[in-house]
Amino acid sequence: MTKTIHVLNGPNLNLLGSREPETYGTQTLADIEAKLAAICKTHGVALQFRQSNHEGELVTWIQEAGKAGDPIIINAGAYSHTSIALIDAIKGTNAKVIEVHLSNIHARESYRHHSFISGAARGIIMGLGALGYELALTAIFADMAKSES
Ligand code: CA2
Repeated sequence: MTKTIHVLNGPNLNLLGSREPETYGTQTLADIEAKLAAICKTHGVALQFRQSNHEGELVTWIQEAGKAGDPIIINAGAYSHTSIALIDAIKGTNAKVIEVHLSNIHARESYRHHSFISGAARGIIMGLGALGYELALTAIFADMAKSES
């Protein structure tokens, strides 16, 4: 039984809601966290919601969730397009990972089209703004219900 769902956010996502609302929406990361926390509460599951501008910190958090056998929702921000360290961390755990992007990375600059995370993700949700995080939670709860039945 999963006790904690880890939501990991990469570089610059602390700026959400302050600039580029046409691309990333108007909600802040704190708004998204509050929404997910309320949903998790109704399911009796804890939420660990974190953001870092540092690649190594994200690696450590992936390892931590993996060791605990907990699922991960990750928006690795620009590290999605660059980080072999993050993909190694994901592959080194058995953690179920759902990749989320607020924007549709395929409709943007070509350097955003490839994500290293995608190849190791159980699923990918993008282009739906903050709703994507909620949909990722729904997918995790559906998996949990399946594995408990
Ligand atoms: O669409 C997404 O969620 C991204 O992961 C967001 C990253 C970007 O590098 C990825 O290509 C796609 C950037 C997050 C930066 O967020 C900001 C929010 C407001 C103002 C400035 C940056």
